[in-house]
Amino acid sequence: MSKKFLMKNYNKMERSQYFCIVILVLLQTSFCQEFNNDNELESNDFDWDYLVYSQRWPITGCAEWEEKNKANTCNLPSNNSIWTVHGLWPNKIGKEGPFNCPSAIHFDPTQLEPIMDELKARWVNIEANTNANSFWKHEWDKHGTCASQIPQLNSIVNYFSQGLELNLNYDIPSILSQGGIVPKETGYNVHDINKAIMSTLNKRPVIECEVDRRTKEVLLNEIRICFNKSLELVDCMPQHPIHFNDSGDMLTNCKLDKPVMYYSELPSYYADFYNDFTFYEEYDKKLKIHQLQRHYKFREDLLDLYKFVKLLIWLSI
Ligand SMILES: *[C@@H]1O[C@H](CO)[C@@H](O)[C@H](O)[C@H]1NC(C)=O
Ligand SMILES: *[C@@H]1O[C@H](CO)[C@@H](O)[C@H](O)[C@H]1NC(C)=O
Ligand SMILES: CC(=O)N[C@H]1CO[C@H](CO)[C@@H](O)[C@@H]1O
Repeated sequence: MSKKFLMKNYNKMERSQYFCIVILVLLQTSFCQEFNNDNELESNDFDWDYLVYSQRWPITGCAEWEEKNKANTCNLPSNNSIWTVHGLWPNKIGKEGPFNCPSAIHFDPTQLEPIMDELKARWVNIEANTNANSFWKHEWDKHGTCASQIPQLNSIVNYFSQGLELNLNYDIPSILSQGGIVPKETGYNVHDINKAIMSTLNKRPVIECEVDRRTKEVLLNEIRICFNKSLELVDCMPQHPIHFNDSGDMLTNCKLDKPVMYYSELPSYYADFYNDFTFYEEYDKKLKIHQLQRHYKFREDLLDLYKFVKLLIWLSI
């Protein structure tokens, strides 16, 4: 073989080798990000320390659902001041979950018949165009199977009845209104919402907001309070992705420098946004282009990797 030929291939190899290292590093980092998340538990660790009890403001829940797809419709509670139950979620301190624990109890909606009217009134599946039971099944499978370790929550009917009872005992509209927080057009500073809850319950809540994708408004979405295994109210703890913010006395993802909107009903300009089909079309188009780009990028990477491996084989024989 001539020197020139060797040089040419050497250069080629160096390039491919470099490329391969880059690929390996890329693959490894995305792999690590995917599977090495500190906030996720070992899959066989089903112990937990406390319960997060999450209640949601249906008006925001509905906005969030309708903005996802133009075909989506909402099922709002008939009592329009109610905060509905989202779920009762076991957690380990500083972590999220466990989730989907091994359990002999499989979700069976017939067990909910005795409390069905109450569930429909206060543990509402806001997402009207989904199977009526899918929300409750999801909550049971993901969280109830783990919560059922304690006797108070050890069956489907106990888990859901307890969720309903807490909704009565910790009535968010009255907790908030005692601190002067009632639905209004101009919104609130999240500190004031936190103060209202602290002054009534004297335990730290989590205040969760959604940013509406189109109006860019910050909407009050969920208020979470926490319980220990004796179902006594305790301070909530930081939990991915909700961390302490600013002065460190508040658990929230709500923007601190924007009003947090607590609407009694969505202003009419929301409907204008939601009826603007071009928004969806633009959004879907962008999503498709993004997916295609990723698909082809991956194919190119694979092809280069394949060429490099062939080169290695060729060099080694
Ligand atoms: C509606 O819900 C609010 C807040 O939970 C409650 O105070 C009120 O009594 C309910 N009204 C009816 C008619 O049930
Ligand atoms: C729950 O909290 C209450 C009040 O702080 C306490 O008396 C009780 O022992 C706690 N139970 C558990 C299981 O930690
Ligand atoms: C939602 C919000 O305001 N988050 C802020 C919490 O604090 C960090 C660091 O101070 C800010 O970067 C976030 O924007």
